[in-house]
This record gives sequence, C-alpha cells and structure tokens, in this order.
Amino acid sequence: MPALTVCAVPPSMPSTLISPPKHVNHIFIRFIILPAMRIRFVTSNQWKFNEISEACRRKGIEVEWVRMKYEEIQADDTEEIARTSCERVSAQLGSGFFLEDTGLYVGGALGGFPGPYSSYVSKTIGNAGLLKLLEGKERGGAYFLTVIAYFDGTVVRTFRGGILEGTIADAPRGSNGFGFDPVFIPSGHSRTLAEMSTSEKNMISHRSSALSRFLEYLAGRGGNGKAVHGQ
Ligand code: ITT
Repeated sequence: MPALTVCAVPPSMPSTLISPPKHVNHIFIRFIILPAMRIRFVTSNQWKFNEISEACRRKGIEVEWVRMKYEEIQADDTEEIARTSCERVSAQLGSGFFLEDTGLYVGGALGGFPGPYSSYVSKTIGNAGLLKLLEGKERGGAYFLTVIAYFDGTVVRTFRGGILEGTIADAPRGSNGFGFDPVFIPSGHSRTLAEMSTSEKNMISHRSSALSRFLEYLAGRGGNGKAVHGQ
C-alpha cells in the first residue's frame, strides 16, 4: 500500500474514523482504512488525462478530471505558461488542482520550434505541416518538455519534468496517443510514441516524469516544488 495514501489525509482524520485497539499499530490502521488520495487535474485534452490517470492509478491515487479549456498566454517559456494558466484557473476553481503545459522542441533547422507554440502548431498545420517544414532541411534532435503547475491555496508551484529526447520520423506512424506522438521517436527506441501503449509511454515520458516530481512533493518527500509567488 503506498505511503502517499497517508499524506493525502489531514492528520486529524484517523481518530474520527476509528479507535484502534491498543495493541494495533496506529500507523498500520491509517494505511488500511483511509481513502485514497484524490486530486483534480484540469485539461481539455482526453489523452493527457488518460496518461495522468493511468500513472496515478499505479500509485493508488485517484484523479478527478476537470474538463475545461482555459486560455493560455503566448510566452517563450513553458513554465511561465503553466504558472500563469494555474493562477488564472485558481480564480474559478479555488485550490487543490493541477494542470500542465507541454511543448515539443525540434532542433536543427527549426531551432526549437514549435516549443511553447505547440498547441497552436498542432491545431493549425499539424504533423503534416511539421514534416513539410523539415523537408530537405537539417534534422536535429527533438524533445518534449512538460511543466506541471499546482495551486495549493497559497502559492503556485511548478514541477518541470525531465525532457524526453528523440527524433522526428520521416512519416507519421501508429494510432495510439495524440498530437505529435505519431512523428516522435524517443531515443533508444525504433517505434514512435503512437506505436506504444499508454503504460509504455508513461514509463519514459516527459509528462510522467513531471508527475513523479509533483507526487513526490505532495507526499512530503521533497520534490522540487518551486514557489513562484507568496511565501
Ligand atoms: P490543455 O491545455 O487543455 O491541457 P492542450 O492539448 O492545449 O490541452 P498543451 O497546450 O499542453 O495542451 O499541448 C500543446 C500541444 O502539444 C497538444 O495539443 C498536443 O498536440 C501536443 N502535445 C502535448 N503533449 C504531447 C504528447 O505527450 N505527445 C504528443 N503531443 C503532445
């Protein structure tokens, strides 16, 4: 049973639920009777939710999907986009939720494009347009970066995932996943992300690594929560 379950519940709760016999270890009681941690994830993107909930389920954490489209600022930095979105959404949702922003950065001739403009590029020219931009050009590597932003009621904290490095395929392949998955081949693999299952993608992805850092922070184990205002 994951330790995370314990951290999700206010310390005052156990005694109101049960009075353990003296000979039973109180910590053990907490593990077996308390409800799993539940947290709200705000996104309009079904696939993001699927990935996040699959990764959380493995850790005994329940994710509630707040299906909502919010307006993103145009900025050069994924972290700034996530933080500003979180601040804005907090006016509507209060606290205890997280959201994330993800960018695909293509090297070589594209010099890091689309990066923070990934949403716009994906919606407008899509994978076909991205491949067209690369036709006959120098192809450098590419990477994904995810930043999670969490509002705890006092401050917005951001969690930057490890980057997922890879290359852009010559043509789209695979039918799983979403967005740029069909054209992204992670380093050390021959398949695109769209040729992997959700759990395979979660083993290596930018999103799951940002999520791990966030969950470590929530579990009170440290993590790299960065206060961006207040405190
Ligand atoms: P929300 O902002 O509502 O969460 P979104 O789809 O607009 O959803 P982003 O702005 O973070 O999310 O993502 C920008 C785009 O980048 C997204 O629409 C996808 O096309 C693409 N993208 C993000 N994560 C991806 C991933 O893991 N694999 C492939 N493409 C991804």
